[in-house]
Amino acid sequence: MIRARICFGKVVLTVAAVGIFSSISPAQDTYKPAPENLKARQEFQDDKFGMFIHWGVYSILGDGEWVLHNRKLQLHDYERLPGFFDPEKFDAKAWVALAKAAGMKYITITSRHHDGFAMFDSKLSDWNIVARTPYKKDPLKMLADEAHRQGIKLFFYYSQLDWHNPDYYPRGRTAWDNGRPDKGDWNAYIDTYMNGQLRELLTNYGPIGGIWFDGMWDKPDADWHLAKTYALIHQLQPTALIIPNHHQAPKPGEDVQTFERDLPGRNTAGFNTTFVTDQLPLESCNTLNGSWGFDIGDDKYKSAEEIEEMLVRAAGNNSNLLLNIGPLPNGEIQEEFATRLRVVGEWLSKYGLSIYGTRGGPIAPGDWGVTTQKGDTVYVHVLNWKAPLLALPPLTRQVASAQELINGTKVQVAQSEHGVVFPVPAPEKGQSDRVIVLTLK
Ligand code: H79
Repeated sequence: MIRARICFGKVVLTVAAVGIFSSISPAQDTYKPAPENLKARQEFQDDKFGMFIHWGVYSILGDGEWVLHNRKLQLHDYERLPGFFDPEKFDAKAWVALAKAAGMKYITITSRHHDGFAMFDSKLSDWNIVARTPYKKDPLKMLADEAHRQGIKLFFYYSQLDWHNPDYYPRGRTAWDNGRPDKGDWNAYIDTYMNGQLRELLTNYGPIGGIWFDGMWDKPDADWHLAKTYALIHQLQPTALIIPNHHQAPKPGEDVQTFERDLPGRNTAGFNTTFVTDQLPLESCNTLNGSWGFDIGDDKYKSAEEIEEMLVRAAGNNSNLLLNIGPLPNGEIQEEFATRLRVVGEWLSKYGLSIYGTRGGPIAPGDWGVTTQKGDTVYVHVLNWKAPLLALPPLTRQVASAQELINGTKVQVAQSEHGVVFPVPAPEKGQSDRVIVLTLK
């Protein structure tokens, strides 16, 4: 492929190696985010904490969102599920209010998961909540209206992987035992079906925070027509951020790099890239218990304190945290989730200034804790440190003053070319984060 690029006023022709770059089209290669997109990225980073929601007809079975694949269900059997889906307790107002009470600034909800079932009113097929369920309503519309009313951003998760549409063919790495047909039109799937649904999502729901893509890892070598899809989104809503969960380094046209069940650069999950861009906002997603979609056997709820630590570590790694809950099939959010989220929200009402609007701080994160920074203020979050004194590596700037965030108590800082040393208060019960506020000269 021959690409032209403008370089300091000269046109330089480069012959790109055939291979990893061959799927990048010239249009995407020259993607220049609009000014309002760049502003949306800054706001996204300022927001720091979002609510991830996995909710679909799979929720009925209480066995996670991969139940079709995991249990090798036949599609014609799975197709019975919408007939039982009637979430009479769904309350958009309560969901948005809970996210706000938790201190979350945005919500990312599954518009459709890998089962391809649209949880919104789609005209592209009747495999959707309005056409197939006794509920007959569009919960995403209600949620979007409520989010706009309560001033919280709404993002749509969209699975590019589709286990239901026959045009998702050839198949990828998943769902081989479900009676899916052995032929289909891939280009029609992408250009007509998927892009048609994305157009609906970006047209019928008011201003949207962005699209969170998942499932591309199912067919890593396929041509996903990304340039076309990304251009469509940016053209319809320039402020909508494209957040792809493909587990690879960012590609042109993408606005955020996201990491699944890991902090940026770690790969404890086994499928994440360790490459971390310094060009885009970062986001780390994780689950409140162990599951994404409702799993009736999953009692591994993280404590409020563990969630706070996840959020602090994300912020110290210059990343957002997108924390998942899987609501019940009747539309309720179970108390085990709600109580913990409210505690986190109370904590954030005290500690939020060391999180919101900050970026990763000047000192590398470590097991001991992390730093965040906003302007001349550095927040030292001491998370795991038993000794009375903490020594950190040198700062390039002088510390003018230091105090404990929670009560303003002055902290004596000794600074030399060897580092910064200061006493840390003993942790409060049930509370690991001790925040020392350094004001720099
Ligand atoms: O929506 C949630 C999950 O359902 C979805 N992403 C989150 C946000 C998800 N699906 N799979 N995973 C997460 C884990 C990925 C596993 C993979 Fe693989 C390992 C993808 C590629 C290698 C499973 C095993 C699929 C192919 C082989």
